[in-house]
Amino acid sequence: MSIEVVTLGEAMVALVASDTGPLAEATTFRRFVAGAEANVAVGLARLGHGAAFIGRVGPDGFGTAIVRRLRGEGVDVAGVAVDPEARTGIFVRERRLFGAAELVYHRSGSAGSRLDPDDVAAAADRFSAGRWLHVTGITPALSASCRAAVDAAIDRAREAGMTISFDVNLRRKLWSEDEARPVLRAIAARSDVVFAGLDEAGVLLEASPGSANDAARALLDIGPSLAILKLGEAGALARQRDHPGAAHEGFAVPLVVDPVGAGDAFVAGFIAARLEGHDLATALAWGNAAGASVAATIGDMTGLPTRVELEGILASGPDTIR
Ligand code: KDG
Repeated sequence: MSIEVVTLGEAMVALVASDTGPLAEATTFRRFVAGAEANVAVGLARLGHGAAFIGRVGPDGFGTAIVRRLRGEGVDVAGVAVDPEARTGIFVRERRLFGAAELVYHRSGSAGSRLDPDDVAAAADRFSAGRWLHVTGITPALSASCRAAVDAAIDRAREAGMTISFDVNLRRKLWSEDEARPVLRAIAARSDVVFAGLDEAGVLLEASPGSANDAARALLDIGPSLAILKLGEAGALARQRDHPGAAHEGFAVPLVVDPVGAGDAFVAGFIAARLEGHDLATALAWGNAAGASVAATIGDMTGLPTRVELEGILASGPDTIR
């Protein structure tokens, strides 16, 4: 499969509580492969699009599991290096059917956090082959070298004439809002497409975001030509400068068992639709369908839909998964 989308970041192992309830009571965990950008790459591959992932893993079984999973999904892993000096990052989380789930990172000093611009340079041919670069606000939070790697990737994508998308993905466990804001704004300013939740938009704008529509318009003032507000079960909204926007109300999931990863699935569905020349409303629908599918399954990648599954959700009606 030829490479259309390039992404970079930290792929990790997720240990997810088998039963719902507080982490303090969880005794059995299932191991999944996760990491926002890796989730997007797998989401695209399942929909039939060539995706390349750039990152580092440790010389341990978890690193091997990550590479096997990504390769097995059809993601190009030529840009994934094994760093002999560091371990693969891990995060552990509980599951709750109500309220926010507790998540604990074990990723400080991890192999993924040692990504640097040389890793991007080593994958230069991926950029010349690709059409789209996707980055998130998680990677620059990990280390100075990761931040520089994201900048280097954006430079290369610009040179190669790729579309650049940026998912704000604010992780308050990794940095404070004040630390994050200037870095995330600078990346948004260099991107064509920005994805944000309403709360994340408020942090970037350093103001109450108001309505989703107002927030999207204000994000456009930072620099991107397209701003997408991800509103969870309420769907999503797109605004672009000097052109009509679009909205899609979303699909009601009968039981949300694990919403983590749904935002990445949204991004994968959205990008896939745009690569295929679909309009904004269709891209939002694909994104919402993919997001709903992930929220209904345990694990960040498990529910990423194949094309047949996506079509099934889209055909099931505007507001439900049957
Ligand atoms: O969006 C899902 C991600 O948050 C998850 O897969 C882990 O990348 C991750 C992170 O840093 O939280």
